[in-house]
Amino acid sequence: MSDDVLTRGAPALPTRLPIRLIDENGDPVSTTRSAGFEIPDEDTILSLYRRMVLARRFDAQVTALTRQGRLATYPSALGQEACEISAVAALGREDWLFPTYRDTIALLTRGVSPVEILSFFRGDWHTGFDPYEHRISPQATPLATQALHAVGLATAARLASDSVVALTMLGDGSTSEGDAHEAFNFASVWQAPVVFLIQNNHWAISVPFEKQSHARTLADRAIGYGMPGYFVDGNDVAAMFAVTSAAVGRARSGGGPTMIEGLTYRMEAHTNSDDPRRYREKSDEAKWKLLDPVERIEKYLLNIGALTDTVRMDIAEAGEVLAAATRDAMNTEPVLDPLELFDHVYRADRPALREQREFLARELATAEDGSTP
Ligand SMILES: Cc1ncc(C[n+]2csc(CCOP(=O)(O)OP(=O)(O)O)c2C)c(N)n1
Repeated sequence: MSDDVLTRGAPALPTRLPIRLIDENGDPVSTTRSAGFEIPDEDTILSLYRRMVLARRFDAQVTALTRQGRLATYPSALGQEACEISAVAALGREDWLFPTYRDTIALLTRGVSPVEILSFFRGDWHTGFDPYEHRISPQATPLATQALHAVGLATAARLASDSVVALTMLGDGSTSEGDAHEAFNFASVWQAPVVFLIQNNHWAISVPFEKQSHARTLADRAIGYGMPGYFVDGNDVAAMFAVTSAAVGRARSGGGPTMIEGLTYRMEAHTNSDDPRRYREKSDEAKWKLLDPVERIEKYLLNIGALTDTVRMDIAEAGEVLAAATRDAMNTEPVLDPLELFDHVYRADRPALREQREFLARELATAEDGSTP
């Protein structure tokens, strides 16, 4: 494992081309592209592949639910599975993940159930899952805020001599936020055990990367903050996992933060309420389709004779079970008490909030007995 560019005080520029271990034909690449990283062993690759296939099946099912009008909004991560699954696979159970709205399949892969995930997207309940149980913060919608939270948690862990690492995911557009700058800077100043995984999927809704930044790569920015930066092929799960694992290991052993840019592509719309035909070319989508992360790793496994028909069928079956559980989750109407809305705002009672609660209670009672107020 290459540790040369990870040395504190001597950051080297990220590579000119994204680090890649396996090409789009499923063949290992020459060492010049690998920057000293190695393809993970067969079992690890198989397990990453399995998780990517399941995540893709789940993502497709949730997107279908939005099209059937069963769910209002879902930001798909189709095409970004290599980044999403590597992030989770590189973390230990004791570590923390700080995701965005885009990273639902990362939550699924870390063990959050479809019911809990969809409860958030339906707006049924605050976060949908218990952050402490899964060690995942709520999916952040205000861009880049989660990066600051990750630095805060990582810094607290360091002060407590706890070996916890925080990994936060950001989109390319989010790196234009002031919060991202503050998170990068203080992570470096405090040498926080944190990994910034930037998924450069080329678009911030309809705004292309070129309108956000004139930098050669986003990973180059790491140098200015005094931390190592890696520019990685975000559709190559072998490369993403190798680099992310190294960064997590470095953070855990006191080496401080790392910035990783995974160059990828959002194959779906920004959310189901967006229409990408209005701002991007079909030819661009077709070009990226050829670099599909799931197909690439499947070809690699087939090439090395590690993927049998039985294993493939097992995974496909598990995918169908997951999709069915996801549909079932949508067919169960949750029992909700609207008054609970006020329960988790402040620890102590507040007169203004009590007043609002009483107002809503009266409205609900009126609605129930059908009388007009
Ligand atoms: C602070 C803030 N400003 C604006 C928005 C509106 N907004 C939602 S998603 C988005 C684009 C984000 O793009 P990127 O960070 O690249 O992530 P992606 O959605 O592509 O995963 C914007 C501007 C927001 N959610 N938060």
